Formats: sequence, C-alpha cells, structure tokens
Amino acid sequence: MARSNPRLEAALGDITAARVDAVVNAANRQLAGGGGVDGAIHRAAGVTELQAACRVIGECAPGHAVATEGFKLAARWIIHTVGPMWRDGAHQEAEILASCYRSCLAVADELGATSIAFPAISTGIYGYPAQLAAAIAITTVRETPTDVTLVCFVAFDLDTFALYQQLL
Ligand code: AR6
Repeated sequence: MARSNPRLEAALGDITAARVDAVVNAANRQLAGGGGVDGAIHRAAGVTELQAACRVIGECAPGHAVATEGFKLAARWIIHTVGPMWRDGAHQEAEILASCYRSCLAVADELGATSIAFPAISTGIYGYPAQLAAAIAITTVRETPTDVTLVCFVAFDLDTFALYQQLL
C-alpha cells in the first residue's frame, strides 16, 4: 500500500470510547496497570483479561510499544507505550517521547490498523509539560511514514485540546 500522510485530528474526551482500530495506552514499564489513562483503559477493556495479556508480554522499555487485544473496547487493539518521566528536559525526555509515537505507528502498521487514537503520553502522572509534549506528538506523527490513515489526538482537558487545535 502506498504511504501517504494520515489525517490528523484532535478530540476531547475519554479515549476508551474512541472508535478506531487501535487505542494507545500510556503504560508503565512493568505493564502493571496504574492510574490515569492506563487505569481507564484497564477498566473499560476488562482488568482481568488485559492484565493477563500484559503479563504474557512482560515488560516494555520507555520509548517502545507492544500490542494486546482490545478486549471489551470498541477498538480491536491496545498499543501500550511507555513514556518518559519528566525530570528537567535534559534526560532524553524528548527523544523517548518521540520514540513512543514512532513505535506506536510501527506497531499499528504491523497489525494492519489504519486508525489510531493517542492520549497525551507522559503529561499526567509522568509530569511532561503539556505544550512541549503536544508539539512533539504532532511533529513526530507528521514526520513518520505510516500506512495509518487517521490519527486522533485525544485530550482529556480543555487546555490540552486547545494545544492540539493550535498545532494542527
Ligand atoms: N482518556 C484520555 N486521556 C486521559 C484519560 C482518558 N480516559 N485519563 C487520563 N487521560 P497519565 P502518563 C490523560 O497520567 O503521564 C499510569 O499510572 C491525562 O489527563 O494517564 O504517561 C501508568 O501506569 C494526561 O493528559 O499517563 C504509568 O505509571 C494523559 O492522559 C503512568 O501513569 C496522560 O496521563 C504514566 O503516566
């Protein structure tokens, strides 16, 4: 299939309701579940099933991505990626965050997913400044060759939504 630029959209709301092939989870290295969007995805997909699938995979290093089924989600797959914990910006945070977006698109291509929804990876519990993270998210997706045709950036708060709208 010819690679062309995907359509990029911003949305406001709960990513667990996204009608896409693949929903991205902002996970931790242990894939152990947690709070924030990770907790919401586990609850919506089914905690027992998703935890079991994650246990089979084991770990995921920051900047990488792995896939499980979507279980009870409308989405067929969940792509789990581990963002950087923000320290001061001098610890490869930007490189690792960009790598998350690239890795998720690569996994989506392997799966044959053509639509994907991203949360604002690392901007919650991991403390990444939202404006910097939004710029990396959109720039990286724009620069990454992929067969995905629709990328939706799902904000959970109005400020993040406004950032995406400005950048798109
Ligand atoms: N839909 C869309 N976005 C959401 C939702 C939701 N249902 N819930 C929260 N967000 P965070 P991180 C937004 O903390 O910073 C977990 O414990 C949230 O407002 O979920 O990458 C993991 O297990 C923020 O904008 O992820 C890790 O330990 C964004 O999602 C750790 O948190 C990311 O916030 C990962 O931290």
